[in-house]
Amino acid sequence: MSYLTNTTVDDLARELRGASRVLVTTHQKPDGDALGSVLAVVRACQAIGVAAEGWVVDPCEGNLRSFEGATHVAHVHPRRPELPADAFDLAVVVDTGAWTQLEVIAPWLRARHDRVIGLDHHARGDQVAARRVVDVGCGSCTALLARLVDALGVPLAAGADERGRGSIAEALYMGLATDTGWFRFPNARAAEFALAARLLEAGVDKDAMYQQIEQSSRAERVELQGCALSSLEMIASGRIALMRLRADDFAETGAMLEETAGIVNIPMEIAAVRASVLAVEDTQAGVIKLSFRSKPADDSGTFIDVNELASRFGGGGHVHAAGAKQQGTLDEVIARVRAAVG
Ligand SMILES: [Mn+2]
Repeated sequence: MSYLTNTTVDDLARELRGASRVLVTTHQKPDGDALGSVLAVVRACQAIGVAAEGWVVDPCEGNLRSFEGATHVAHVHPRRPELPADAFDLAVVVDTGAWTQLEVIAPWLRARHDRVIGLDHHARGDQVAARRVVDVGCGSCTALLARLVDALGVPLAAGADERGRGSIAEALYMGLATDTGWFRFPNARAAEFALAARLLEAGVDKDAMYQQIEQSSRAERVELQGCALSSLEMIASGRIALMRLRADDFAETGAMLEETAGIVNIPMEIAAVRASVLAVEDTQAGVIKLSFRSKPADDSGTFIDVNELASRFGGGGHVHAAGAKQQGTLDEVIARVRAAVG
């Protein structure tokens, strides 16, 4: 069975309305779209009077977590996970449909397969959700969730506190803005800008959010960027940038593993670079993490499909943004990357 839509957003909205207690979860190490998606669904459920809470596996950036506000999201440690209670009668999996990204909660979800629904915008996935809507044409999972919120008849501004924070719109915008690289990536198309306009009209403070997410780094993180850049080399005749971060780099700078987010994009500033790869030595998980990014088609209409490239390393994602994990030493994995790109 392939990873395709097998129901409608309206039907999923009906299931939510009929539920009494909903668990919302997403891929491990949630990014802005994953956490924004969880927050949006929890808030939408609350707006229709259905109890809901989020459940995610850390690490998760504090800058993103600050947008949780009063919305209940359980954060569990990947090594000391506490599985959700049995009290939920419906689970919603957002921004992923891959067992490999749901390792911790997989047994819990498998045991309740018929009570699991999914909404995703990734091309690859498994039979995690019995009923799901997968739309790879959405720039973010939250862009798809905006349709769910509309189907529920809930206003986008619902959930806001007296300062205008904590709304469904804010959660949707967090996913939309971060997954499109603040509307710079090729997946920011007319529909994404149109949704952004609706979200801004619903009261989202885009400037405050940008500052909170993109301009609140610790100095250690910027020093880590320096380590990555000093390792920069060009492979595949200068078309692909390759950087590495050793465990020592984290120890020397005091930076944390979750502070690598975005570093892979830096070499894309180079004109000749068509794709960028970052290899990170994660001694905690005992793996080398690979991040892949690529630019949209050039004048000749060609681009590097990093989803395909990542799949050769057992990973995946989107054509312009993907990831994978590898066993072995950093040097061994780097050698495999060189071999794969020729
Ligand atoms: Mn996403």
